[in-house]
Amino acid sequence: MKKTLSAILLLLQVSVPIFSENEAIVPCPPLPTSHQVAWQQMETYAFVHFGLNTFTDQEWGYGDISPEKFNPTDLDCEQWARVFVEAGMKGVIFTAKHHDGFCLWPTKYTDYSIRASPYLDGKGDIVGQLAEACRKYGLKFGLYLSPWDRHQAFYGTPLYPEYYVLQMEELLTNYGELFEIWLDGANGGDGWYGGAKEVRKIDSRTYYNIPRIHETVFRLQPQVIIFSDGGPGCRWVGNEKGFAGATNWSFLHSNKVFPGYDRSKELTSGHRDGDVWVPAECDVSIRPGWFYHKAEDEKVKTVDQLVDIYYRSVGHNATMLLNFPVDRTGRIHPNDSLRAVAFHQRIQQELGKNLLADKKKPETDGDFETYTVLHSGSVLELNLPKRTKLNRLLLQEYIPLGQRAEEFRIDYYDGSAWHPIDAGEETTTIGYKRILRFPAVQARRLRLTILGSRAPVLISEVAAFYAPEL
Ligand code: FUL
Repeated sequence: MKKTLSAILLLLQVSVPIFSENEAIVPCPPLPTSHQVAWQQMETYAFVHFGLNTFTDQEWGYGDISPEKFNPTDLDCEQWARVFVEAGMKGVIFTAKHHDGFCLWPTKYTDYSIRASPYLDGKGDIVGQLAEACRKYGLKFGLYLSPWDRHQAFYGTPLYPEYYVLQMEELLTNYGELFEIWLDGANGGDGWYGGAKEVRKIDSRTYYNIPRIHETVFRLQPQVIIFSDGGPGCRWVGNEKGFAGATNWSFLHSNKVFPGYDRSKELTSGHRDGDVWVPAECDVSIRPGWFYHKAEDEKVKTVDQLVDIYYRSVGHNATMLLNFPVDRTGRIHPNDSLRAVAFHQRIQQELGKNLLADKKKPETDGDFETYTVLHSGSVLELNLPKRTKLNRLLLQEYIPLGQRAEEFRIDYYDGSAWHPIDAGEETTTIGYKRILRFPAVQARRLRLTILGSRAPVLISEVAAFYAPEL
């Protein structure tokens, strides 16, 4: 049906009116908060996994390792910050506590922390040092506080959720403004638990008193984006490979997705008819593991792999959360930093110059706040100054008023005829940002046709690029 509409439009060269002057633009819910919009505009930010696991070559510490083992020799949070800035990242999320329960700040509530380690004679505070480095380098700061804790004897009892919320309060009070809190979905199982060494299962839907955690976070810092499988601020994308679906709705059905949700595949594309705004975040590590392992020094992702991840995360209406496993010295290994910076340079090279830039039109003026309204069936034509080679196309919807596009197509005019552009993936949703990659074409004009939408589509930006073919 939609294909037929598009064929007829092409044949007749008919343009459905783009926008009539006196038409009111009404929001199309669900809508993002202004904090969710600002968060999505960050696009790429870093993750750091660091802790006792770094010193024991583990991914999931059992909770029984002595804090004595934690002793980075040359820790430098400013080095991390410089790498992130050079890699184009807008912030960093740090593992204040991973599943092993070891705390990297001097918390009042347990002695299983950095205070019991030889690092700076127990006077260190890595959460504090990183917060400081972020302020200095203009990065936003976020924290990962694992709900699962394999160390504490009282994990699984009613006491633990109290402990968890107190730690959350500590982190939200003492380290300045945070942009995101990461609530991991891995929950319960075997652990040390104060020496009990057993399997403890909890019901992740009810055990932690999630509404109270949310209430605590928003009371102390209302702007924070809370990550979990189901949000509320942003959602897990359903895989740890770093990609969102080409079709990616920033919606979920309310009260459906809980930590450890078993139908996680749904999260890759969201729920088209969802009633709450919960955009996807793509978490992925620059190495195979989340924590540092010397054996992975030569397994750092290549620039091509990182670039592909970018197009399938940011270019698929999600954010890219790229993990750096800090090494035993307390620094980011040069193999990782060099790759990350080269990745950013490549993206700048590929998407550096918008060949459609035109300050006079809302859709090409480079201003997210101005947009063109396209009804379903309408066609937006864009002229290039001359016949131009291009192989990337970027589209943005003005999401503060909702995510609307359901299906679109792009055609180009080569000077004598119109041809479809085939990006090799579904051209369905757009959302905050959609980027198409395709074999280079020589185009004189471009045409965006909206084939289906939930409401008139507000196109904030259209950009075309020629990415050098390497
Ligand atoms: C997972 C955890 O179990 C991993 O250790 C890591 O922290 C990753 C980001 O999330 O669920």
